[in-house]
Amino acid sequence: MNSDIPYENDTIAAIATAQGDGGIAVIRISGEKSFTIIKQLFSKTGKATTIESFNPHHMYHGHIIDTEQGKRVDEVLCMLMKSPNSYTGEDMAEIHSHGGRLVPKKILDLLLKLGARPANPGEFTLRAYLNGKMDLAQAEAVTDVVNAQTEEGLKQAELQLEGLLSEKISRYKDNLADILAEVEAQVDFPEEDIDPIITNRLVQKTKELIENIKILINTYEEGRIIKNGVNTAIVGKPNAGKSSLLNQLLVKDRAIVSSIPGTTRDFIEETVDVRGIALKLTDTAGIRLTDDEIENIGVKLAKKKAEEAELIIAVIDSSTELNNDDIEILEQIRDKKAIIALNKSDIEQKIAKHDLNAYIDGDKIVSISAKLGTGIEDLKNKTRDLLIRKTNKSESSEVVLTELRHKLALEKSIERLNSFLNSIDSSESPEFLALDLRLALDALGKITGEVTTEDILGRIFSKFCIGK
Ligand SMILES: Nc1nc2c(ncn2[C@@H]2O[C@H](COP(=O)(O)OP(=O)(O)OP(=O)(O)O)[C@@H](O)[C@H]2O)c(=O)[nH]1
Ligand SMILES: [Mg+2]
Repeated sequence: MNSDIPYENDTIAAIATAQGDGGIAVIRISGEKSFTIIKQLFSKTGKATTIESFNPHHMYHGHIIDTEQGKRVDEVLCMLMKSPNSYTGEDMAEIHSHGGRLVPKKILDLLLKLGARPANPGEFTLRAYLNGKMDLAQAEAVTDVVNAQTEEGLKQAELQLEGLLSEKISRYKDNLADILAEVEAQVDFPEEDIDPIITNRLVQKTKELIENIKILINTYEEGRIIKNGVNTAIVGKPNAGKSSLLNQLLVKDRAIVSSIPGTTRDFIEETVDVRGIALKLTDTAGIRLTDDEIENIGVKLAKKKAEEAELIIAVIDSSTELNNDDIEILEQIRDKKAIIALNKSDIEQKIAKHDLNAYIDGDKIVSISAKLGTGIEDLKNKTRDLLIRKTNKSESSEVVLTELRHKLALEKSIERLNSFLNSIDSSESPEFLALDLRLALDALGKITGEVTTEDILGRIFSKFCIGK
């Protein structure tokens, strides 16, 4: 088993597929009693065979029977997986039933009646981790695969699930273990100073390791964006073309567009994949001074959304002169990550890009026509460049950091390594030096889960869905 975390040995069951309309549902069960429970409710079609003689990982056709009521519940396929060759590492079974709301629920209820317990969120994966089927970083990637919003997010989650991050961490751990071994070899000579040749080598190896860890830490900003997407507010004065731009990006008429300024009152939220990044767009009311009570509420909301957003797309109507409403918006985005969409490029221009130079870098201004759809590709490219500034990761197999928990653990290990370097400088004893190295090693072990606590596991697996 993988750690000291108490392991509940009971049998768990859950519907693994999304609830609702669907052709097929999968109900899974894991634990010691899985097969005895299945035996009581599954009746195989054709020649009578006991489930003891079923081949693992083979599908058997049959019916789920509610013996108490003497009724068939559904026609299903059933598969057994024998410990340790299953997802959780325990005896497991899957029932593939008809979908919908009722049938899978009835089958689950029967499993529970026969002695299974409803699984907690992520409990199948927790068991997989506790049984050494995967490490903690891989287990975390399972939910990232399920929740991925873009191809690129999915690619990163899959790399982590395959174990690429774990391999990287494991190389750091090996390097650290080498350094630790060399320090511990000195413990038998406490009275003597460590040979300067050895000291130099230790310092050099440690510095190299720190540099490598730093490179990985620096991928976090990008990884976070790829995994979680970016809250983006589309702001601008009334009639600038914000809702038209939202519709262009979504490639559908989602928001009402009209020539009457103040059309959008409430905000509209939609997510769109922009070059592998999930932009969570909010179309807002046009910002201006107004006496209209309802519009004013919209304007306040728009300002709040702009403040909260990580990225702003400011839409400016280039067919009208810059007015105070535009300038107020331009002033507000000065300190934010922002792109300017200079809209209505298809009609006569009153504003040129260079008129905006006082407010924003030229490379963050894009001429577009939200009406015709021109310049939208350029806008997408510039948005990606602003957020990531890297090559297309979906084509590379380089793993990036996507979890804050991992970043904090790496920073902790660097802290300990720096403290180790300081202690070498002040000629501390080998025992003392070894202490920092062990703590650095512990910090790395937290990422892959060799070192963990119930609290950490609780936090990680509670984010999972039930049945995973
Ligand atoms: N010629 C031209 N007209 C545009 C363009 N983009 C938007 N419009 C027109 O400008 C008007 C306002 O467009 P909307 O998208 O509703 O503008 P908005 O910024 O959402 O406006 P509010 O919701 O009122 O703040 C509509 O008549 C659009 O057809 C463009 O690129 N070129
Ligand atoms: Mg609008």
